[in-house]
Amino acid sequence: MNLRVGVIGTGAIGADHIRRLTTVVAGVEVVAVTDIDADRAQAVAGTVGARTVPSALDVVAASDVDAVVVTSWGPSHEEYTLAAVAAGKPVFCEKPLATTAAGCERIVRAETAAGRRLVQVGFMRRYDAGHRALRDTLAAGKIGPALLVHAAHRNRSASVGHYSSDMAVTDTAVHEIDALRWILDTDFAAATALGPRRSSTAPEGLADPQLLVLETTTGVLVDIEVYVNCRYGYDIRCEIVGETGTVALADPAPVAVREGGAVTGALHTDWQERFAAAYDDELRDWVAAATAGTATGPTAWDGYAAAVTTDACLAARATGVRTPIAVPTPPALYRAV
Ligand code: NAI
Ligand code: ISE
Repeated sequence: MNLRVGVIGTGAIGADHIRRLTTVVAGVEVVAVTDIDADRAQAVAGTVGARTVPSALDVVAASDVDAVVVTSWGPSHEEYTLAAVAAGKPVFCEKPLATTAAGCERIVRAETAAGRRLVQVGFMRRYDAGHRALRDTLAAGKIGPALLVHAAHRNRSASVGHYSSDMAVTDTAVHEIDALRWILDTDFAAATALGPRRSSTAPEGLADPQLLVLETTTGVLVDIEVYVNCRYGYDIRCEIVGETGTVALADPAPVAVREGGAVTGALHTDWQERFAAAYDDELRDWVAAATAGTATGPTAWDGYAAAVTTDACLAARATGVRTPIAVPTPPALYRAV
């Protein structure tokens, strides 16, 4: 029998995940959806033959929903993920797991009390071939131990209407924070937040670009540029400098065109295109584990550790001073992962 899924939030990524759960991933069907925008929920439900239900908690409680996908706005993730854990249902929650470390900690506590893994966080970069190759190259010792990381996260324009300077950290840089914590196999120890003047491409009030400088507990220095109104393309860059070599994400274009005295290659336009295969694989992984009543992908602890770091980045930006980060030792439930 197929895993029967309920989806909370049918916006950009909710609709995209519903499409892949319906047409890409095997062994799963979307049976119920909800959105505070009822028309949007109805339109998306209609494309896959699912029913709409009035609220997120109705999705979690529905007797024909075996597992839950949370793709609503970040501030609502904690409540719905906690409800799914309380109902004993596996839950895929888009990042951020919660917008603060305190919110993530409540989810960690609930899952730990349940005594089994139920939560997967949507840190899809862990399924991306480029990010996996960065990690494998470093782990194989090919460039020696890491010293420095230069990363950039550039969007053509901020993705949602309510996008804020804080969200550039909690919604955008959180991807680099999780991916680098995983690639470097270490937690962060301190954050400093810097920024140039606001780009004229950014709306008034949005600090864009921002530069985060993170120190790991192992002495690696990481700089992350977040520029969400760069206009020219969706550009995810990462170079790790090791003691005896470097490794970097390759340019995305499959071919280089030499013509008219220039060499050119296409860039991606958005995250849907850049990470399409990674989203497919993270949901395949989630469906397989959820069918067995558990979760195996990025954990609630990963969501928590990322949020401890984003909290520190926000404090560093607010105060203008270097802010220490202390990620505690994970509970046993997460240690074997
Ligand atoms: P969106 O604004 O396009 O869609 C969010 C939808 O959730 C909207 O339709 C809104 O009406 C609905 N919603 C908000 N609060 C709700 C609530 N309490 N109950 C029911 N529905 C509610 O936003 P988008 O881009 O789809 O982002 C959604 C989440 O997914 C965010 O947390 C974002 O960070 C994450 N995301 C992750 C991506 C990734 O690369 N892993 C890419 C894009 C988004
Ligand atoms: C969005 O929520 C995502 O997660 C995308 O991957 C990221 O590129 C974008 O900046 C976020 O707003």
